[in-house]
Amino acid sequence: MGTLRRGITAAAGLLLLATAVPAGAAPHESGRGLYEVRGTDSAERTTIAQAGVDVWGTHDGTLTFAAEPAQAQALRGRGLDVEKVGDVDELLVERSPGVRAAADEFPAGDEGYHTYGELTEVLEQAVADHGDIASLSSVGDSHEGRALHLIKISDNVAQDEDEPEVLFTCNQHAREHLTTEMCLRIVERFTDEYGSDPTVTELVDSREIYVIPTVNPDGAEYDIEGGRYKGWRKNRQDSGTDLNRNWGYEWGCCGGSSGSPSSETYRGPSAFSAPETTAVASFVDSRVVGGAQQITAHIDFHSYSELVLWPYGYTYDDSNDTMSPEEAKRFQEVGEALAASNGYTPQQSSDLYITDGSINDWMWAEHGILSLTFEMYPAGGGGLDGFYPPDERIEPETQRNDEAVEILLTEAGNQA
Ligand code: 0X9
Ligand code: CA
Ligand code: CA
Ligand code: CA
Ligand code: ZN
Repeated sequence: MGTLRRGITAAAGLLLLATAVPAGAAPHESGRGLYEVRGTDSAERTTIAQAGVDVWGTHDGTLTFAAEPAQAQALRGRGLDVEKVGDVDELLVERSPGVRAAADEFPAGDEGYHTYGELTEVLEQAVADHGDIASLSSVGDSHEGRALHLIKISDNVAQDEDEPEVLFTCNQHAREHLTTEMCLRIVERFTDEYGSDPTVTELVDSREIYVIPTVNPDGAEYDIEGGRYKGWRKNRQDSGTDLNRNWGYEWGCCGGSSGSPSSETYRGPSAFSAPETTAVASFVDSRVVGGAQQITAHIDFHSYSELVLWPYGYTYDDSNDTMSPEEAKRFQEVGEALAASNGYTPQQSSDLYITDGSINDWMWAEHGILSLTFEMYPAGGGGLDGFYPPDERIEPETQRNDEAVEILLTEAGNQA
């Protein structure tokens, strides 16, 4: 059983009271609203994201975000038709009425989701049951000292074989709990079904599969602390860093992140200032063997909007001196094949909005890894519920990506 180092257990009641104004941040001040703008294009979505609001999702051009009234007003001043559709705090209370004393479980009704402690137990059990094909280690510790679990699945798991290596990462964003379940499904499927499902068996035999089920365990635990969802996105270092703006390629270059610590897209004081991004990056760096990066493909799971996204996010350009037109075409073709399998919408990341310091841009630019983002269920319209689908949705919405995972694992064996 892994240690659940929660130095804040005794303060759970205090944290609950404090949710109105988390330390150093202002994401839940009274009056914070949920807003929509319809018919947006990527330039308008970038403008809105740059305003420092908290973008929740997008669907058919409708962008949903949480913001202070003054931020909404400022965007209206720039000619955008910003419509208020709800109050954030009311929505949070509606979604999680059951109050618990500590984060030993998700809010009432959502117990099917895994807390960090539950996740740790499942991973330890998977390795205990399938030690011949699964091993558990960690890439390092989170800011608060939780192990960032790494599970490897392959035949001859203790050896470094000459097979394409594939990485799956989940839960960079705290509140995107469905993604942790996605990584757990990959672990369970490629261990439990080994020897019975022929596709699973062949992929386990011919690939080395790495899964990091939660890149942001501190944030995920904080988000359910007190038995009430908080809509928390960032890690828990100071007032929080958006891990998906902290990666070291073109960090902070292009207005796709914020330099203000209270922003939901705060990039941190420097590239890789977060221990979580540093740990995952060091692991990926360590997979360069004999000058060649062994990991050839990667998916980073997020929610929500049902999208398949490929780099770059920092520029609207489809190709440039670090991505040839042929490479861009391969990203598009793979992205479209993945999306055809799960019904998501495929697009270049910057077509959503500009992001700089994202994991995909770094994976591709630094290591040539075919790295994509999946934005999981729901497609949109869910407002806050978008981040907190009922636990009944876990099975269908993770199963929905089984084929996409197989496609990526297969594609990992193809030459670029
Ligand atoms: O903004 C993000 O970090 C991701 N969306 S989310 O709503 N889950 O926060 C999208 C990141 C996509 N960017 C790149 N792949 N570059
Ligand atoms: Ca649970
Ligand atoms: Ca192997
Ligand atoms: Ca290898
Ligand atoms: Zn996300």
